[in-house]
Amino acid sequence: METYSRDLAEASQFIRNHDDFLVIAHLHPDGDATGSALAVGHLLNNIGKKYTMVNEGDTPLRFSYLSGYDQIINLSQTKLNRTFSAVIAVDVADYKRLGDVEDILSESCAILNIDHHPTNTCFGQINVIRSTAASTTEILFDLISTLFPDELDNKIAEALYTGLLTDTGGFRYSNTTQHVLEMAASLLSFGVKPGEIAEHALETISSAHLKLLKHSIQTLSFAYNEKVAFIAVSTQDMKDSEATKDDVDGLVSYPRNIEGVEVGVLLKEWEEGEVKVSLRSKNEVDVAVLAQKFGGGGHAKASGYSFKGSLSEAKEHLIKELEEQFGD
Ligand SMILES: [Mn+2]
Repeated sequence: METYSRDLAEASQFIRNHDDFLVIAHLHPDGDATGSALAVGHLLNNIGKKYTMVNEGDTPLRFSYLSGYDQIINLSQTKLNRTFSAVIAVDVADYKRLGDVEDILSESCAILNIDHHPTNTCFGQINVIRSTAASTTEILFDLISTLFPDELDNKIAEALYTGLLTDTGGFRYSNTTQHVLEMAASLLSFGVKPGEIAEHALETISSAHLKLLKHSIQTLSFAYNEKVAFIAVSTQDMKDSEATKDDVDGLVSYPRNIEGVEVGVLLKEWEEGEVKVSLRSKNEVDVAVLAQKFGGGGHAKASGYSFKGSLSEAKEHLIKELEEQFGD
């Protein structure tokens, strides 16, 4: 049997063999993380299993149209005074990205790790890692449509579609394959309304996001003959815009989309001395390799890492690192 089919079969066995699950996506969840967690939750519900969905923090309000959104427990607000021995982690590249969950995992807990990040560290007992998948929901679609075909319903379809739509940038990125569009078409037959989901998940922006954009565009700068473009967001910008971390999502597209730019960079100062560096590349540069070098991770064209220092130090550091690729 092909490795992927064997991995999916093992995942389905894991789901059938346990009864009470913790379902968790990566901290600061995006559409794929949220859609994946909810799709798994609905699947478990449909087959009569107990489950608890959690995240270290908030799940962005933009995904509140998804059924089950209100059931995702925000661990920073609600303490669960128990532990779980069966865990399903979705869209989580490494153990640290689970967030602060140590106290709710039993010592001998078994983890089913389902993900599409090429940098996944295989931290589970069972690992279904498919880096050619556009989204984790694409893997979940394969799992559910082949091994739980009777369970696929409108709620699952909307959750899966959301992850697929957001991780392909609305079916625009190069990860948009024939399988992606076939999957999308198949989900429409379960009543998914693409216009409505795109409106919620992609089009709607907060006013704080636009205020952050206004601040960050003023910091636009270039390196290497405008092949690399930077914008930055400081803690002061966050305060002035009354922004949360979710409001920062999508800003990195602006430097990346500039004509002639190969790598777009967003430098986010989360707190003084701590900068999150987000990288987006167009063609040649594998930014996953770069991010991994500094303890981060991601995909070839979208990755990130944390840097200890100021915004300008983070920028100088990255410019030096890119010298090999872009210097003469
Ligand atoms: Mn993803």
